[in-house]
Amino acid sequence: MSNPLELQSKFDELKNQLNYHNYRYYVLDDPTVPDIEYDRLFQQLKELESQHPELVTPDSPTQRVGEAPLSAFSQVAHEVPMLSLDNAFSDEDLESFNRRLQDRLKNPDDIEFACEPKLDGIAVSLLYVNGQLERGATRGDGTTGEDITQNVRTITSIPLRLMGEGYPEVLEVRGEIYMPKQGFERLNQKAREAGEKTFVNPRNAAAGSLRQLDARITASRPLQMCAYSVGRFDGGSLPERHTEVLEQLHQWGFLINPEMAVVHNISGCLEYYRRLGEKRDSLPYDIDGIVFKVNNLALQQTLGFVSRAPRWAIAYKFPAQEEMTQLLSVEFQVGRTGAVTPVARLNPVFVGGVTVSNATLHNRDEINRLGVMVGDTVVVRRAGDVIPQVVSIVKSQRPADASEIVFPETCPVCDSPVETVPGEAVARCTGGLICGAQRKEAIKHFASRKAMDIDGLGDKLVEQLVDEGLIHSVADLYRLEASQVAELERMGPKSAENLIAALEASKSTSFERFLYSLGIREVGEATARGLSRYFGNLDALIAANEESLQKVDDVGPVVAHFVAEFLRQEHNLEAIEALQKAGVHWDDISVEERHEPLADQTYVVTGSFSLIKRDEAKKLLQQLGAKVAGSVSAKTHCVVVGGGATNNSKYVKAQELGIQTMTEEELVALLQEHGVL
Ligand code: 5U1
Repeated sequence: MSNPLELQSKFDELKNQLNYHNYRYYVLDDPTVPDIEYDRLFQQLKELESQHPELVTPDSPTQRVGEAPLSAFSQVAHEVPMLSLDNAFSDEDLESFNRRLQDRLKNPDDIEFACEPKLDGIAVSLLYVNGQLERGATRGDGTTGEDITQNVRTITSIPLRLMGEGYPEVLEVRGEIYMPKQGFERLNQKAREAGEKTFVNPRNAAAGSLRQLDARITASRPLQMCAYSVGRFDGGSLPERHTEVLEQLHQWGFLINPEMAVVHNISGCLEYYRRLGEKRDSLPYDIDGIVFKVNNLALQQTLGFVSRAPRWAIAYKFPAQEEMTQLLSVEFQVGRTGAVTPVARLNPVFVGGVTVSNATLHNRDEINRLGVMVGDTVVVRRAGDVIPQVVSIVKSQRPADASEIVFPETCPVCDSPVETVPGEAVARCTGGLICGAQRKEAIKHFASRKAMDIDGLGDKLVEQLVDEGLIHSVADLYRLEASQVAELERMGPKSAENLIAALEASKSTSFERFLYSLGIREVGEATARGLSRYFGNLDALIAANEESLQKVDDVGPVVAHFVAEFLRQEHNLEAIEALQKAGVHWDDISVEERHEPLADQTYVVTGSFSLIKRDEAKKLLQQLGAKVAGSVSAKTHCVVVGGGATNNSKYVKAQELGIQTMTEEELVALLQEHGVL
């Protein structure tokens, strides 16, 4: 770009865009583009500025730390500015960071780095005077933030008074306030049920919860705070290393990230980045990258800062979990229970580590809530194994020919009427097993791993078998012959034989698996287990009325109704009989086996396990009649903490509530005592 006018206008355009997005994100808490788009524009401006340093102005977004605070909260000056971090987006960026360090530190043999996941939340400063929490503040623009003391006081992982001893007269702790994934899902679920607006992602939910003038609302939200540095520190001394500082903060009562590690040199950083990348989806909170910090505080001092960020730290970002793309069309899929789900067909886009071309739009209410039209630019989120979702739209980019999404009145597969039960968001095809789609889904469910576990009978093969007219129901599966299967596309004599053998093997099953495989509405694995243990055999279950069904754990009137209705319908009883005639069998559960020594007890299992798999431990506890929950509450009987993780949030909560805790070894002993291990 050689023309100076053109160059200046490019600069202005980028700055205006970034300032606008900053304002939407930080001030209004209502961003219109995903973070990835913001990062991209920011990088573009940075590159342009590095080529033309003479054009850098003080109002450039690269020259400041954050954004103007909201005016509703009183303002707080940060005596030690709250910095932000430079970003790396590739191994090369990280290697350049390392080269800059090497140059400044005159080629040391070894650099020790502290590695921490970068939590996707809100940066916060907490000021303690003589051990008492005096003030909580947001980062704001880095020098002035907002006073959110009343709000931070409601967060249980923030100590109101420092624990232990040896803390300085004045201590400012900095860290991230965030919402764990599970809390976020629950909050959104409640909002959906109440017909209220949902949050797009856990970060927005944390920001919205913290920026409440009424601290009672904040108190009702599942927020956490994780400490990652110290600001002011008067009247004492700090250890030599950053990781030791964090350990010290932990002793004074703060949650620190259990994934924190010390590595050597950039090769260690890269290895940590890959390892955490693989673990990212299974962490209980969202992270958007890894922060690497030179661990030695004296070296940090030597390295110093450039305008908005320290030279001794960098955030290596993970692939974005949100991206923008265009909605090409909407198709309607019919599920096992007849639910008609709108599915967005998208211009393929790389997000969350994979190329996504379809995303769920959930139901009619969700389409209305999003206000989405065909042709719109939409924001797609794919986090972990969760199916991709359209979370918002970029209305400003709506084309003139955008068209409305029309919900079908008849089933796109079998043409039966689609009905919506008042009060339910879901529209359903009324065709039942007449509907080819419902039949296919029922057979896929029957064959799936947690149901009859028919090895080799995947979704594609079920589709082929139904489409070729070889099967109409689940019982037909057991009438298949190898010669018929071998004729199908991508099958041959060997794979056909294998399928027939797998079908044969699946005939010997358990009562709970069989119940689950029937695909009764609202009967998941846990409910199937509860029903099978309570009733012990099929005849007793068929004879049960809705009232007695509700005696089973977690079975309320709705589930009881679905179970009773399913077992009343003649065609379902015929299907069960046909399966039994085909040879499907199981051992009934004797009264002694139904003995559940841990009935009425709720366990929470957390931390890393080495003696048995955590999922296995949960299953065995359930086998003994215990309920296994995901979060600690007053109803919890015991929290099992693997790996001695005393900074684990569930362990901390158990301590706070005075709930019994147990180590992995103690759990193993308990399971052995009851003869399940
Ligand atoms: N884990 C972590 N996140 N984070 C964010 N460490 C960390 N350090 C930061 C920021 C802004 O700033 C340092 C300069 C203290």
